[in-house]
Amino acid sequence: MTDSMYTDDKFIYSLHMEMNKRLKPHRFIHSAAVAGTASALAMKYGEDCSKAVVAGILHDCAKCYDDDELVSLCKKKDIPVSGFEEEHGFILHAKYGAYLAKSKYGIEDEDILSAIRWHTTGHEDMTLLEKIVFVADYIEPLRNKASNLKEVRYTAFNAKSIDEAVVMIMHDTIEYLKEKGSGIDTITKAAYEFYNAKTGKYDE
Ligand code: DGI
Ligand code: FE
Ligand code: FE
Repeated sequence: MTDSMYTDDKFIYSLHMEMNKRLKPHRFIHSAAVAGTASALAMKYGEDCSKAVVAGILHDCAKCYDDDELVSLCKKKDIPVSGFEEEHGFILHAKYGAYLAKSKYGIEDEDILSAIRWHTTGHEDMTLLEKIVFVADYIEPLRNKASNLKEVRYTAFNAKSIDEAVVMIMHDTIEYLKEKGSGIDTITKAAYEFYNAKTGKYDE
């Protein structure tokens, strides 16, 4: 299909209905909130708003599977699974979500697919749409648990560069994972180091 499908209200509606069927109510509402927040960030930073909506509504489309299911679904579809992902299957909802977005929901736009693919860990040198979805996922209005949420929200909409919000989220996520004693993927760590070096935000 063409780019114009992303601005077609019937198509956007159908994606919302699909996600409503597929996801638990709180996850569907979160996805719709990410779509709205991502589109607001797209307006601020000059990205395509309709692509932000599509990436936002679909970003957690594989969140309905448990860890083991995600590992076996990825293997079945020949999607590479790292040792870390095998141990932390939930992380694969991003990779498998991108696969579903393409194969099941007909998304061909590589920008949208990669924004879904990288929404959990981030990575070094992300595209603008990847950063927008990454930030929107963390700051959407229904989130309330993360530390420094007020500051991150302010920064996301007031900084000159979205990288300022990206590095804050990566920093706080790594702190949270350390506190919890959860393993940290080398991709998550490398992403933080890249954006910390770029912004000079934290001394370490
Ligand atoms: O799917 P959502 O809950 O909306 O958000 P998400 O896909 O960004 O997942 C957020 C969780 O992922 C959050 O608790 C931090 C976690 N996460 C991100 N990178 C890593 C990680 N967890 C582990 N164990 N290791 C990582 O590298
Ligand atoms: Fe997610
Ligand atoms: Fe999410």
